[in-house]
Amino acid sequence: MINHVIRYGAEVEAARNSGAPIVALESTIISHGLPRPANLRVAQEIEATVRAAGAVPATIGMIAGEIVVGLSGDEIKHLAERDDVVKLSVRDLAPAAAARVDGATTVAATSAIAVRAGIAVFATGGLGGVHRGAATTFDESADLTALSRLPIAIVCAGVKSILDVHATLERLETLGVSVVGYGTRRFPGFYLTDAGFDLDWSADDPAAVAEIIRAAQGHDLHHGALVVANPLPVDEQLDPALHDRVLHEGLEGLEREGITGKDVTPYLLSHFHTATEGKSLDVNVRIILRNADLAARIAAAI
Ligand code: PSU
Ligand code: MN
Repeated sequence: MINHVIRYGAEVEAARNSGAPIVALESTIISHGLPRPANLRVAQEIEATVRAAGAVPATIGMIAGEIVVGLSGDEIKHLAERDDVVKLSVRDLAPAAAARVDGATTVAATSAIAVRAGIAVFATGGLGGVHRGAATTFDESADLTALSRLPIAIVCAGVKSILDVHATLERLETLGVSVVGYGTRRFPGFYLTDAGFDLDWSADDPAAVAEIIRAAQGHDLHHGALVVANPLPVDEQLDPALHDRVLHEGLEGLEREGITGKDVTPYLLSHFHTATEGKSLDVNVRIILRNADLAARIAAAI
């Protein structure tokens, strides 16, 4: 069904016809994850990075209720600049389509659409996961359950460090999501190079990741995602002491202002951007661009 309501951008349509490598990109990071006006420039840089590394970018979102794979420059600008853009997880797609809204897709929703569109590789910043305090709030990102059933390789810098990383890794294990460190056996911590946990598997170049993807396709035993966890170099990470202080303040702010549900992640990211005077923004941008570059090289290697 969904195939009938996906509109493909011209460049993505041509790549689908010629078999050129395509990288899926999400739009929530643009609308809700990065501050204006930097968000628009970064969205354009992400696409340019994918192209420079030899693949076609497919930024995914919703325009007037229509799912678009390969948003145009004007559509990306629209999602970056408007206040009424809705953050769309998987469960929001149908009501949002019926209401003809303009929306930005999360990792969960973008992955679901990308798999329908036959795209095998997706780049983002950091995955959603289990929030701190989830034992009582039950706040766990739908990214996790989406990745448990979607065969897509997702290049990220681990899960966002605002989360309970240990609990998230446990859930990824339960949900059957493969996790491979890129050039490392340590799980990255988004703003931080190392979240403090070991990984069982690593891959050292795009060809090695492509081989894992081919093995999964060949086995056809399990339809979960492959997380390719790509850490920032240590000299590019956010200062860990600054990180911990700002995170602590942010978590207190959540409590004080009664922020819950889908507003939690945007609130914490925005708090970081303000409280670090843009340092976390620079780090976040580096993360995304590095992941976009790697995703394109993996897509080209498959
Ligand atoms: N990575 C980033 N910035 C972001 C996100 C990921 O560097 O803003 C977004 C993704 O769209 C992810 C979402 O799916 O945050 C998670 O939100 P939640 O915790 O409400 O599921
Ligand atoms: Mn949540």
